[in-house]
Amino acid sequence: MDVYVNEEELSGYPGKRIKRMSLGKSSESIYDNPMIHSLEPDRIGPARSVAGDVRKGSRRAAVVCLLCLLLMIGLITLSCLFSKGNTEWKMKMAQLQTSYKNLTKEQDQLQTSYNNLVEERDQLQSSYNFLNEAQVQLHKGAADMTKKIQDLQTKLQEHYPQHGWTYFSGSLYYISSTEKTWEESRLDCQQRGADLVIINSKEEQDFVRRFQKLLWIGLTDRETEGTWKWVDGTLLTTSYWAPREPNGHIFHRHEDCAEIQNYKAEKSWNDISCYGKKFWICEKTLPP
Ligand SMILES: [Ca+2]
Ligand SMILES: [Ca+2]
Repeated sequence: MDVYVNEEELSGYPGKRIKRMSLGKSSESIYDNPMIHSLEPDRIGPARSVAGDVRKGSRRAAVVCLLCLLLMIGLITLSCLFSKGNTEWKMKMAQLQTSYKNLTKEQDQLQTSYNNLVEERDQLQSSYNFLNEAQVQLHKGAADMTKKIQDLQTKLQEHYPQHGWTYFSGSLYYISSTEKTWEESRLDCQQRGADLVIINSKEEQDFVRRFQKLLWIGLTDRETEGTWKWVDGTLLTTSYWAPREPNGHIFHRHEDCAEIQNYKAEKSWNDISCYGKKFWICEKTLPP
């Protein structure tokens, strides 16, 4: 059998009706349905229905509060996580910016060093080019000068032998054909634009011996006994005295002038009286 209940009577809402479900075999099954059970005023009563609504509302509120609490906890957790991640991200960004700035600074320094090296290289290259050019010019000048010297020597060797002069290692030499005192011999050389020979090297000593004559050379100690000087005023340093020479100081023999005596030996010099007569050799040094 179908049962209808006026909802206006149960809940206070006029005009609404609720169609009851089929009761079936027993009326007790009707009240097993909570919805109908809460609407059954005759069996439960109005006070019991309100209390049930209050409990349900309380449960719903509690659930809602719990959900809100969970939601809040979730939001706080998310906020904390976001804040922490944001802080770490900012720190990493700051580190990356610092690294970028350092790299940029190093790049600038490297660029500056590179520019300086390039500038130094260019300067060195310019210096090298300048020195290279100077070396080329110097070699050219030296070659020209050598050629001029050779030409001059050739002319001298061709010209002076006709007048009794011999060229050797930058000087011209004149061998006399007569004999005079040391002083007269020196005067003759000076009249020829020269002076008695000054022997500066072993080669020149060997050259002078080649003429195989007893020759006055430009060496004397007339000013101070025992202090031998060349005719240009320089002191004797390297000498080629014969054994036991000079010996003019013995018994005051006044042997104050030097000659080539034993020309067969390298050590061929002898001191002897300046007033004896001998051949002589003049030397004219050519300008370098
Ligand atoms: Ca000389
Ligand atoms: Ca002597």
